[in-house]
Amino acid sequence: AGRRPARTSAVAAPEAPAEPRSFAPSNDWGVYEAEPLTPELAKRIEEAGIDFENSQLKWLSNSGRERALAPKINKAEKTKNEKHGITAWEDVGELGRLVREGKTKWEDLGLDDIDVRLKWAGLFHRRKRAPGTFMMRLKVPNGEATTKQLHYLAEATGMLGPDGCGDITTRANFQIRGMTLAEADIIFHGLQEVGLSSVQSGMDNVRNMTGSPIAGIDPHEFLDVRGLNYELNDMITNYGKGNAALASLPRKINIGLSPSRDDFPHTHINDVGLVACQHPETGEIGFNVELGGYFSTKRNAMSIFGNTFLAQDQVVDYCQRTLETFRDLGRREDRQKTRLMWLVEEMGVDAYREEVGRRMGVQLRTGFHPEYADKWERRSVLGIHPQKQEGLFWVGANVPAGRITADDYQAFGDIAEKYGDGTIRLTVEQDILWPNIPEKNLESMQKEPLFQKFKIFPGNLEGSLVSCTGAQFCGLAVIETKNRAMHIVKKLEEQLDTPKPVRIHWTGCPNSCGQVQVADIGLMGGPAKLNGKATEGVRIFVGGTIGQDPTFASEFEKGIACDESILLPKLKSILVEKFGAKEKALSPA
Ligand code: SRM
Ligand code: SF4
Repeated sequence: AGRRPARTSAVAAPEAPAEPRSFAPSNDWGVYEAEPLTPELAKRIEEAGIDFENSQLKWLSNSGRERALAPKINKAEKTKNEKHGITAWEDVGELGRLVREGKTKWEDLGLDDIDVRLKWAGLFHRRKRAPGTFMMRLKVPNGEATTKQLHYLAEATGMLGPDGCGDITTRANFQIRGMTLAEADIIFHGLQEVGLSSVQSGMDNVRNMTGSPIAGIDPHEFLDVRGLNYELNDMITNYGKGNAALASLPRKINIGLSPSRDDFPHTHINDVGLVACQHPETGEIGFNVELGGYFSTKRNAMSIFGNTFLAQDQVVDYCQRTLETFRDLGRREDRQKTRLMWLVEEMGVDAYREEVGRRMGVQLRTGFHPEYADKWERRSVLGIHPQKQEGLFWVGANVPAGRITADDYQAFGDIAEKYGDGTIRLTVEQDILWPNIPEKNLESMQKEPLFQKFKIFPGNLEGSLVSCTGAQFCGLAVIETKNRAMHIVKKLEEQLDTPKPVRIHWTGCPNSCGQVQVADIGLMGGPAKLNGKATEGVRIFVGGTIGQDPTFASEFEKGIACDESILLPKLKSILVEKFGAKEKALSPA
């Protein structure tokens, strides 16, 4: 508690929660009273041999139960009907103790428990690449963290020895890698004590709340969205303790709040994108709703106009009711057709608005297309920039492919404390920035050794690099990404002069966690041949635009081997022909 920033908008800042953010192992997530079963459903559940008390069905409405009992429900629904993952955050505590006492080991756990249900506690078993170890994904609303939290992350990651490392993710979030069940509960509780949590960060839950890395300090924002993002995160996770009411969705869901014309959180690829704007008639600052943006192996959908305008004080209720609508009405059959877009398309945008409004008990206003006289260029937040607060600056630094160590976490926190206000921000480009740096501190801050590794003024290619996890840790990966991405970009920087930033995104498979469709140049893992033999390759996408009026990149070439002798010249020719890059003059021998 106590780290909620005040909102600059007319809406009062939310009250600090009555309960502290610290976690007490309990069944507090049971606060939600689900709808009583109808006799007909009770009979069907009994006939199906489902243990209602342990099943997700306990937590669904009757319409949700109908859908979760449909004849052709997908495998994940069957697993959730058998036993739901919402108890995982309690199970982790018990498991840790048993493992430490030598009474159980990860191999003793059922496949669904270890590989699926623990994701409700944010624990992702890396069965394929590092069996017995887990990645823990957190929730860092609006990508904002404090020195205390960063120092705890350093301690937790350090506890994991040489296998421990971390990521800044494409949802401005942290992940910790290399933990076993023997450490997971200790870290789980340690995080809760510093106001962080990993609950409901995987499987069919809401992902990290994204906003703006420069919220509250940006001279060009319509409003500061941090307060709303904290409130939303608290609503979604029940203050980090887990929320049974929203833990049985038909699929993952991404929500992003964009407070400026830059669209920092890429609302067009979020299931629910709230875009700040000024109402043309009333002059109030509120949000237009975008719905249904998502990527998957089968379909990549740009969000559609949700024809809804929200006042600021409607946002939390709207999101809660939209999640309940999704939970109750979303289909649970073909898992490739369960993201929010499918429900919105089935209902139609206007009926969807009416339904959410009905649940809120209001008539929601229709949306509008804001008209701007000028074209807005999405800003880079790296470098040193004056804030809206006079005499204060933010300093943004590039974190290559988002990979970090325990020492980096420690240094992030130290620098925030020494030169700034004890906070940092993360970006969806996997970078970091320090807000509220007084002008007098800028010179000495730049001399910190950390900035040799994480450049404040990176090159035009390295500074915009994004990469998903890839084959080093991800079992779905077709290729290695992060290490390769860093190596190739270094070569490109050495060999080319590029007149302006070019955003190169890598993603190890078509799930597109590295968001290749929004990139200038996107590289997606795929099959290729080299000298007649199968090898790691990429499909190349070119021409994505972000910010105002975004467009998806389209496929340019496929089957390109990742081997440096093939890929490097290919990328160089794209950079020269399409982005005005020039070969650097060879330095004299
Ligand atoms: Fe993702 C699954 C990593 C952002 C679409 N994603 C996975 C898994 C959990 C697969 C697995 O079990 O190994 C990956 C974990 C690898 C690991 O060890 O880190 C994984 N996704 C990531 C992260 C860490 C990539 C990164 O390096 O930054 C990002 C974590 C964000 C976070 O903090 O929550 C991440 N994933 C995304 C995004 C980007 C975004 O949100 O803007 C997308 C595309 C947008 C979207 O979801 O519509 C994305 N991830 C997927 C999908 C495809 C979803 C679908 O509807 O089919 C999967 C597969 C799935 O869910 O079945 C997936
Ligand atoms: Fe793994 Fe594929 Fe996502 Fe990369 S895009 S993290 S390889 S699921």
